[in-house]
Amino acid sequence: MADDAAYTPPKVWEWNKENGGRFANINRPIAGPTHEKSLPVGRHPLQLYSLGTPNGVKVTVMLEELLAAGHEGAEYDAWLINIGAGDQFGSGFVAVNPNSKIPALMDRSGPKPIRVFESGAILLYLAEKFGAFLPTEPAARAECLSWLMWLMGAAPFLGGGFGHFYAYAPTKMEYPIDRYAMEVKRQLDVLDRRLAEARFLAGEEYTIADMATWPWYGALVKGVLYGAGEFLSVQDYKNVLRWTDEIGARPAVKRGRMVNRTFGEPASQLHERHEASDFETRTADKLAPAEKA
Ligand SMILES: N[C@@H](CCC(=O)N[C@@H](CS)C(=O)NCC(=O)O)C(=O)O
Repeated sequence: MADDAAYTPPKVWEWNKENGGRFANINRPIAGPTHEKSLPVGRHPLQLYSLGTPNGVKVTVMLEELLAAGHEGAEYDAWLINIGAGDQFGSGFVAVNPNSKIPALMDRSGPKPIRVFESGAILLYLAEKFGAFLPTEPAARAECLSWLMWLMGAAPFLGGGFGHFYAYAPTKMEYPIDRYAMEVKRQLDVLDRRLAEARFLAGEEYTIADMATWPWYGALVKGVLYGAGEFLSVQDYKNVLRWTDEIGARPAVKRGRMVNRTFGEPASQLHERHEASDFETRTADKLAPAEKA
């Protein structure tokens, strides 16, 4: 803990562009676009601009679930936003999401396009638009929205807190790793206790609360997030593991997690999704070299 204990903050913080860390090249203390770039528009009613990170997967799982449930109006084009290259700071993307983060959605099905940003807001928007995966009975609906908001508040402690300091910070520092490991284990215990009493987060029904939570905490208990499975003793969270496996077995979830994915097995990566048949014909293992993102 010597390094961070020795740091005395200056009177006024200044932007040190050379401060290192995995995302130093895209982190900025100011909002707004850095360059002019319009977004592509495909032929479907819904245009998604995203990347296959946990926040992106929430939405592609929802869209695939809607299509699997027969909602044809949920047909979508999923365009790849390369956040490492700064695509989120292009003028077209910032017009859809002033917060410059994936995922962002344009609904072009009506007379005027509607923009939606923040993954939780996108899930809720789609659930209301199609009347699906959001219970209508007041108690179950309240439970679903409570867990959805819980996830939106909790996940930044997992990603921006624990994941950042455990996996991405340029040096390993005991204080933040300890603080966020404690919080993430507490969150896992919150989920484990809930899933001991209910099949899904909102009760017996699979909802947008599960779709939001699975890409983060499901990946964590499977040991695939930040390589932190052993460190956090994830095998202890038996109910979260049972729920993770049940959701992971759903065909729509298997498809949703492939969309805009740029890592892992080439056969698991569908960089852009424009047609349902793309899952069979356009995964990274099948694309010609020139077509790969
Ligand atoms: N609260 C936002 C978080 C979105 C978010 O953090 N997206 C990350 C990728 S997972 C991103 O776009 N980062 C780019 C950047 O920070 O410049 C949501 O849930 O939509």
